[in-house]
Amino acid sequence: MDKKPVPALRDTYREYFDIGAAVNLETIVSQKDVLTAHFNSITAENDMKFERVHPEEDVYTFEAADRIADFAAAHGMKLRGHTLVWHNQTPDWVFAGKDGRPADRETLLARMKDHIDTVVGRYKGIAYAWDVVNEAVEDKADVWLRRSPWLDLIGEDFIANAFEFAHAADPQAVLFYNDYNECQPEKRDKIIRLVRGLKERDVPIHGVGLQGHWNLYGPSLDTIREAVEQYAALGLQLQITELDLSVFEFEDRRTDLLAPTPEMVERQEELYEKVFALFREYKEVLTAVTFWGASDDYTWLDGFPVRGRKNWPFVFDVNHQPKGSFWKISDFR
Ligand code: HAH
Repeated sequence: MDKKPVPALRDTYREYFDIGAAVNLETIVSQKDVLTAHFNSITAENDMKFERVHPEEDVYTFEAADRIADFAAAHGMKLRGHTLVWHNQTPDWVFAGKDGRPADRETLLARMKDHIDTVVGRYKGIAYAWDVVNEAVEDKADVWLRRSPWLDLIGEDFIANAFEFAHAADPQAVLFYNDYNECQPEKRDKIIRLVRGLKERDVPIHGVGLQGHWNLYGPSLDTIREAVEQYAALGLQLQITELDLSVFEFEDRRTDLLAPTPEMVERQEELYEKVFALFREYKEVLTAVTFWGASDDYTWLDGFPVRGRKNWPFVFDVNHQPKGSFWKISDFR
């Protein structure tokens, strides 16, 4: 019997938004088939992060990042830059001053500017967008910004400075603030307050990245809808930047599953169907939906929050074949 032809996700969503995937040097080889068949945008999962491209003060290492940029160009895909200023995956030298003391504010700002000038400058006209600041808002409801060396040594305006430097380095680039737990109401409200404050001060920010690390048990569709609605009211473009629908609730530490249970499969299909229907409703503000990977053979969730535990968060299976979830987000016309 003939198999049903598999429509490319990027074609199904042509009139809605771009369809992206996070990649690394292994997956651009091992997942080349599914990446080139379905996606029209990529993000480097790790290879453009501070520690990868700027491991020492006078050393920039762009080999891996360049290969990812070349892969995008070779296959006619857009490239999102990820990420410039973050508390994680940033080397210690960045924050170190003289005699074992922390760097002073001016030194750290100068290092930030040099980093952003060099990295954004290198991919000018190649990366159309950047996650300029990642995860600066605190999860705990009673704390405003996350404590980090950026905040401690520069102060709150490290965020505005990062956007100013990025805009100066590439005036065409679409600049995002990106965060997780973005639908959780208290954190959502803080992210909105932060972005609104930046806009009011004419800081060059153009979009909000909703990471979308969700699972089958939350956030609820109503919570997601409320968040998208409120972010949309900012008047900036939105992107889902790191989508994955984990089959495990965050607190679930089980390690015994060799495959998703039938209940997980069913819930995941239903959730994919609903979230993409919601995304389609917001096509006027939502410009891209990027998965944090492509197919279930590789996901960062295999190592987080439980190391070595398999997860199956995507719409393509471990053999890169479409899952039921793929058909749920493809057959809507
Ligand atoms: C993201 N943090 C990062 O933006 C991305 O660069 C990394 O590769 C993976 C996830 C999300 C995150 C989380 O979901 C839970 C706790 C901390 C950070």
